Amino acid sequence: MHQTFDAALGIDLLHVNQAGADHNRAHFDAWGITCMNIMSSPGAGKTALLERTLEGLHQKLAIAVIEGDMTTELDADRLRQYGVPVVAINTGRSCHLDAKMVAGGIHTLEHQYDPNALDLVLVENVGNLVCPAEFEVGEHAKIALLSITEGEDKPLKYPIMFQEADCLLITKVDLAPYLDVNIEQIAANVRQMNPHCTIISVSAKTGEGLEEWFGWVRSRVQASTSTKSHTHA
Ligand SMILES: Nc1nc2c(ncn2[C@@H]2O[C@H](COP(=O)(O)OP(=O)(O)OP(=O)(O)O)[C@@H](O)[C@H]2O)c(=O)[nH]1
Ligand SMILES: [Mg+2]
Ligand SMILES: [Zn+2]
Ligand SMILES: [Zn+2]
Repeated sequence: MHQTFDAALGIDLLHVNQAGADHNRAHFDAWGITCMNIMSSPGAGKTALLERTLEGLHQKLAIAVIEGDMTTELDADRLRQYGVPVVAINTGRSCHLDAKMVAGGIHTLEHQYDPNALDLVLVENVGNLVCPAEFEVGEHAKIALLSITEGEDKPLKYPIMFQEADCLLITKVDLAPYLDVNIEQIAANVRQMNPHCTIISVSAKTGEGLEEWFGWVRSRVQASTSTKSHTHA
């Protein structure tokens, strides 16, 4: 992890980030939006999952995407084809999205679209298995992806992401016949870090597991909506 205390300025960067995350979550809550932060190492399949998720859920939920990438809009352009609002954020040299960057994306959403009409904002974080897990962006749920090509040991070697995740997607399971990988062991290693995490095996290529993932997303959106109406009652 990065140094998070700026000694020269006397600022705890994670503390400052937390205030920004609270600001973002207040926006989402006011608009009745559930926000999910999608994180993984580069290439684990975040954008492919989002493509399938937009296909599968955009009739049932009003979805927008905040797409974080260091330099390009390649992923944002892939997702714009689905006709949903997509706000691209380039992080420059930063290896993760922070709350301030996402605030910029939220304010763009607010000015260009009607946020009250949205149910769900999916944030695709920068591909990185460590830093995104440290910087909350105002999400209601953290989703981590781990592809089966990365190795069973990754939840043990990069624990923070897996400890923080509300849902872990084991991706690219269509490749299992070609690899020497034990998917049960991946799940067991995640459980060791985080006993309560929901774990779903998926393939964006064959569609395996996607209905279960869609069900999880819908239940989280419904849960935060009903909590909100309960609070207001
Ligand atoms: N076989 C197979 N390939 C997949 C699957 N999901 C993604 N891929 C491939 O994996 C590569 C990376 O997928 P992306 O969706 O771009 O991954 P990403 O996590 O968004 O990557 P970054 O945004 O660069 O971190 C692409 O070549 C995809 O076609 C899957 O379920 N099965
Ligand atoms: Mg991507
Ligand atoms: Zn604001
Ligand atoms: Zn970093």
